Amino acid sequence: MPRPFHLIAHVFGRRHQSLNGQWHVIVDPYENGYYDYRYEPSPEHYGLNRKSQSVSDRVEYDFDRSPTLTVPGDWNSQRLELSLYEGTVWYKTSFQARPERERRLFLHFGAANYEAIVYVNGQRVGEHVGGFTAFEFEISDVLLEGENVVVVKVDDTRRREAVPTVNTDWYNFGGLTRDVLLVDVPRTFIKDYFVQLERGSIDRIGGWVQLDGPEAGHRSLTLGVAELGLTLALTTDAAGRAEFTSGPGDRKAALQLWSGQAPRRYQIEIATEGDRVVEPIGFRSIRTRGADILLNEEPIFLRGISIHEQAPERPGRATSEADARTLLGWAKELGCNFVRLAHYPHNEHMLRVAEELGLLVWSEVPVYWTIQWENPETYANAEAQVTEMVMRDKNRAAVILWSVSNETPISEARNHFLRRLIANVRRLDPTRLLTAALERHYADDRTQVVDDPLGADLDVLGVNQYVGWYDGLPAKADSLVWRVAYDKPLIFSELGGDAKAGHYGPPEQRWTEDFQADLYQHQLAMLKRIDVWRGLSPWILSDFQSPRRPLPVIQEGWNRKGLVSDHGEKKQAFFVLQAFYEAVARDPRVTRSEGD
Ligand code: GCB
Repeated sequence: MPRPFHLIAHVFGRRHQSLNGQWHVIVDPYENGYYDYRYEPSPEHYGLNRKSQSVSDRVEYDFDRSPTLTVPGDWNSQRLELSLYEGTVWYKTSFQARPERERRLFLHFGAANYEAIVYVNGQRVGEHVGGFTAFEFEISDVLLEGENVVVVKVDDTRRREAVPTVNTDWYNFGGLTRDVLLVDVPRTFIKDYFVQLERGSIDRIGGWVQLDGPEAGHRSLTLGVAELGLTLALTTDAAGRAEFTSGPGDRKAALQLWSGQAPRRYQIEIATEGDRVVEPIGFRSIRTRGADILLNEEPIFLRGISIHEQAPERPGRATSEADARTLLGWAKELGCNFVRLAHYPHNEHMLRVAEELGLLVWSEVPVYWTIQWENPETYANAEAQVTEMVMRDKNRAAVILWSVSNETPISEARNHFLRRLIANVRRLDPTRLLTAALERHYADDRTQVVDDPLGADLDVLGVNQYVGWYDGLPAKADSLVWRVAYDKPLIFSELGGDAKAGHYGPPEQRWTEDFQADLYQHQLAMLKRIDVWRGLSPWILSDFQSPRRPLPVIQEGWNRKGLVSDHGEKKQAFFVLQAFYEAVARDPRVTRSEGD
């Protein structure tokens, strides 16, 4: 299946019309849309909004008299009878247009979980696989004067060969879960660009601009940052691409680097005749030296938390900027300078708000547990998702880590698969660090070992461990020793335990806030004894829905490892971690035992 390699960068900064709102839907568990809408001759014409033309005409569906769902949003949390539905839903909306010869129109989807087939005016304009990445199709050629009908078939059936595969620990929220926009651009336009500090540099800005359209080749454009007194005049090659690099000599003002304490962003303006894009972009450097992570050449300890795209204080997917502000606001209150956005690329609002708030980001793809390592289609799917993740967020200074997988058992086939993914990411983005959430094993009762062969291919080791929850009781951490086979930074990408907010008891009583808080205390004491420990993102900021969690009274379908409940209550462990993060912010030496 052809994949769009270049997405339009910064869609929200273009001339656009939102198609968010109420869409009519037909729930279609038996895939009847493919059979009963069969008055048309070919599969190219299924997405039609047919109406009966006379009283004797038989049309067994009618979008406009069907119920509606809110877009963006998952269907599961909007209607009780759809709460566990997995399958196809047909969505329909319409918009008014006046096609202009000099303009082009793209239909952009922030995401559709999991497979989408898109029709405009009954023409199939494209399809997309993968539930968490943006995609778009040009619809200029099918546009009509007046009303235009958009029909999207969304299917969230879980499949063995998919990414992720059938089993996860999160809710399979189906639907058009992110913003839908009509993006209106000139015939030749600025499609995409990469503007970041060059790898290993704190003062050279480098990257490229990609134009698209009949006059994209050999065309002049400018890249400017007014606040820096910087203007670069560039010319594209025959393929519409211009590369650039620019040092301090090109600027009138000194560059202020983006950091957690000072998330400075500059308005970058790219212009060519007839088109102009402005986007706030920050500049920072990121690299490792031995076991240290250097942000702007200074060692940094990552005070993080893992976050799912679970709506704050309500069931369903988080969809809006307001949701992003609530979730990331909690992370700030916790004292974080870092968030792990698990287990898939989050919506664009999360990334932009993180950048504004000065939160560093780990972004990952749903290569989760055991997927079909030997299936070439599964690999192509994972590579497409990783590519779409990088291409959308490559200009976010906040993103420092791309993660290629979570808890994937070691095998030759898996190593080969993940090494190919890593090489692909390094090719797309040479500036950032690569990581993965790895597993660990016991050498003996008291010795945990991190020696996954993939560690050799990564810049930063992520490790998930549940000492005190799945692995013994919290006090087990007290006597554990960790052996790490690499002189690289190690981040504990997960640790934690469940607690029902408001449920109290002695510290040894599972599911209580007291147990969870005690577990965090034991964990933190253990981590301080590990030489290469440079950060953590415990599991997890807030309780999240998961069908794997049926325990009555306590779980009721929610994973309760959150530090914040599904009603926004902060559990005791929130304050344990907050106190630790405050101490680290004052003096990073408290991350070492001898600093106590
Ligand atoms: C893990 C997974 C995460 C789960 C978590 C748990 O190791 O990476 O997706 O939700 O454990 O709560 O069991």
